[in-house]
Amino acid sequence: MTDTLVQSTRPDTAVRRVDALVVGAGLSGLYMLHRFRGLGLDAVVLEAGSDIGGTWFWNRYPGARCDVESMEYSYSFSPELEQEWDWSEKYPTQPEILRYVHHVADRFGLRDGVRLDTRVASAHFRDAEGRWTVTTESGERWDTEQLVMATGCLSTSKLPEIPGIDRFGGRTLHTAHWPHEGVDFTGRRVAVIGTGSSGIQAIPLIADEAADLTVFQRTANFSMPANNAPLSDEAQAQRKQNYREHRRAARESGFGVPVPEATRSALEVDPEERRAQYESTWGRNLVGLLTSYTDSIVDAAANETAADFVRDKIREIVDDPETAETLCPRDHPFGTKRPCLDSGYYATFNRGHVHLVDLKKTPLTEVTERGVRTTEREYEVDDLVFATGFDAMTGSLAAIDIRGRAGRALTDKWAGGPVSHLGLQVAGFPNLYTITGPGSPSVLSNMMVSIEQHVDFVADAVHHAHQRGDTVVESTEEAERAWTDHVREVGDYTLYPQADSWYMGANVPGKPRVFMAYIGGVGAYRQHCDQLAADGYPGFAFSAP
Ligand code: N01
Repeated sequence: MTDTLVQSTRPDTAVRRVDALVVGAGLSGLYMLHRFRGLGLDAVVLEAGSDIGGTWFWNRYPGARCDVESMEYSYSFSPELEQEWDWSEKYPTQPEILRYVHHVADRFGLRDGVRLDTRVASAHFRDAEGRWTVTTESGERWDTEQLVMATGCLSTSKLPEIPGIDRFGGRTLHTAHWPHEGVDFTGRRVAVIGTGSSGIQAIPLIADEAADLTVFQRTANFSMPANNAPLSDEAQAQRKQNYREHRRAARESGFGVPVPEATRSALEVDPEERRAQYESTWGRNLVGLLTSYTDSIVDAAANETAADFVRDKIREIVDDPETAETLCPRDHPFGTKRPCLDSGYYATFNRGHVHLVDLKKTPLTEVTERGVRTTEREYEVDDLVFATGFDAMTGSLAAIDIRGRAGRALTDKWAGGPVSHLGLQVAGFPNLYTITGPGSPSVLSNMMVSIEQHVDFVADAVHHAHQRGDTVVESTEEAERAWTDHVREVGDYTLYPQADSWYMGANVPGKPRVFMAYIGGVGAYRQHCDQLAADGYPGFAFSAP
């Protein structure tokens, strides 16, 4: 392991003064550090984990891989990096992405700017000085001008709200905190709870090892075959030749992945032609089915044609008709909960030792010493795997005691759901930036495209302020209101709010039901941000206390 190469935390009673603090050493935190250093700022990254990598450090469950292609899910800021790094597969595995992150950290000399094993507990703004005091859980204190939350959208894992979780006598695992040494399921009886992207990726591999696997499904999910394959030298060379052009197209696209633009409604073509179109996207990528027609995500009838297509595929793959029907999603429009890419997920249910339990019919009631109980019966298992997701978008920010002007807590300001300017700043919280925060395209896009765009925007805004002789950058209440209204309006125009998804905060009891991402598209969003920068940042106030 390379851990030893990264500087570890040393508890320090003195307050350390820096220009910029970044919280989180994942893909966004590391690039932010690089950009701040490029501006000549003294910047430090504080990371809770024992190594860099963020999401790709924590989520090590079997089958964990990105479902955006490796040559898209990679930094574009350095053409040299782009040319020198070779990916081995169409979709990168978690270990390969982590190797890439380490390569980037070494290549750009970022390691000495990262403090590991350092969890931030609080961040309080000091009005008079226009600076933040940041305190870590071990009591270290930092004094910084700029504070960037690069904490990720899916980093605060959650367990189901059922009694008895601590009671189970066997092994308990969560996909987002997988043991680094791996887990051997050979000969064991395993229960997996949850069929989101993590569960759907892990289940076929756990089934390969386990003697008996029971999958507990609350909501059936739409999944499509990844058709993963090794990346040939020719394919890589070809992409590398036109990488610049490809990156430009990704930045201008809707989801951060270049796909042909739809021109027609799904309802204006005859069923045979539509089916052929859907068939041509099947197994190609994550977004093709959703972007085939102009109205797939805004019109229920149009959407239903895509949903029907996937349900027919499930029935073709799964032998037992009853199991197939249980696996067919019916309670949300296609794409309104994040669809998945899988490698043999549905076919796994054709294996004799794999069982499916429909929690809509027989809900979970408790975890027992020997397994889990539903309203129907107890299931005895050796291992209990929670693939139950995250307190998404806001969970990691809410976990830190963030207080802006006049001591106002961010959690108070967001009590009714997140409000922001561009998903990047919150009025009353000067110099605080949320990379891929709620109100930005983030989770509805290829995250790398959104991360780079946000980091570049922040670096440019801070540079602009310093050039003016200012040290404080703060979104206005008016700009925040206008942006938050816009995010809601665009979201309400779509089918997204209909689903009980983590996009809506619906998976966390008590969380306000708000569609938290911006669905205007990464291209349009970038254009808007670029225009603001070109116009001297209207909606932002610059000052020097
Ligand atoms: O989490 P999820 P995830 N009782 O929230 C179920 C990204 N990601 O870790 O749908 C029973 O999607 C829950 O049921 P329901 C990607 O953005 C990307 O899988 O709430 N079940 C659901 O089935 C993804 O969307 C990649 O009814 C309960 C599951 O647990 C996001 O991370 C890979 C329950 C949680 O699914 C999150 O994915 C992995 C309960 N009390 C993740 N509570 C790739 O790039 C929850 N569930 C490939």
